Amino acid sequence: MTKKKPLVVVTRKLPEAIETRMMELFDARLNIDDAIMTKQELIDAVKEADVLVPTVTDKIDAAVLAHAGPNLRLIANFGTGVDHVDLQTARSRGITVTNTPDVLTEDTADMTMALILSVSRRLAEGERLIRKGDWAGWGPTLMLGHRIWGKRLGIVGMGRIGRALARRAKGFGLSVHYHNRRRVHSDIEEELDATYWESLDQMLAHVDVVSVNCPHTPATYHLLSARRLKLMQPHAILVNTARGEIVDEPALTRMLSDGEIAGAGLDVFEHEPAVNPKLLELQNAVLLPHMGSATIEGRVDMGEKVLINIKTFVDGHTPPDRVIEGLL
Ligand code: 8YV
Repeated sequence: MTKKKPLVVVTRKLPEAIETRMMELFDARLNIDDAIMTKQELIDAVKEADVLVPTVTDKIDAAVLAHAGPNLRLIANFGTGVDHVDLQTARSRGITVTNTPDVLTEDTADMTMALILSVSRRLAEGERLIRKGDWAGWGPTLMLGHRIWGKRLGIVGMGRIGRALARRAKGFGLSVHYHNRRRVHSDIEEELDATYWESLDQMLAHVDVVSVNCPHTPATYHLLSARRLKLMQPHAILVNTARGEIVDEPALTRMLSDGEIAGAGLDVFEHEPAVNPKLLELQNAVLLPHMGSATIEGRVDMGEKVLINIKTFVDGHTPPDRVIEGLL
């Protein structure tokens, strides 16, 4: 007799190779149309599924988890950040949660560096100028930005992505400063020539570029509050490739508009996919649609991680990327 395969509900369209493997290994329910599931559809999914594979666009909150059926034992998130999953409720309902760390580190660090360059050197503005047909030719004072070589970068959150960014930044001649809950090992500080600031407030006041690279948790919600943003120097810029909720977006928008902060590069927003309409009007903001980890290679690697996490879990082992273990 063949063993019944676990029912795995995948909430979004994934790379084809991953979907095929998902079908081979499990009783997989795919979302070929890629329509974002409604709350009711998520509720129906958790009622039935053995495993749910959500993404950042699915809010798996207590209200959804309240309907979880007895079979649901694993939420294998496609993505590293798990702030859209109510971890406490999942744990108390005996549901283990896994994620996909490491494989999107380098891509996200690349995108962060790209935003730093883009804002400092006005790449998006220059592109718009040409496309609008407004370029009248080279001029000695045309499109002047700021040199990044020799400037100071303050990294908020020195985890995997923060460190990958620091390595790149060093190559671009930026000096690395960081704030983290815990100071990193001295070997890493040495490798990165990194200066640790125990006080985030003090670091913000002393750097030219601020990059947000910490996870969104209740403790980091609006970590860059209006008060803290005001500590930044008026010539400084801010980039965020982590989560919109970490920055007070209305305050940032006001300050960008009033020239209290020179520029911002944002890949994430507080209420995605909604973007503050005032931000859209600002020339000194480079705005991207949450594409920090959007490479084909990265997405396939993320999918592989999801497959491995599910397979090890259903085979009775500890999945490699366990964020929390369900208590029963
Ligand atoms: C992912 C991300 O694309 O992994 C994360 O935490 O922010 C993104 O880069 C997205 O979360 C996929 O769910």
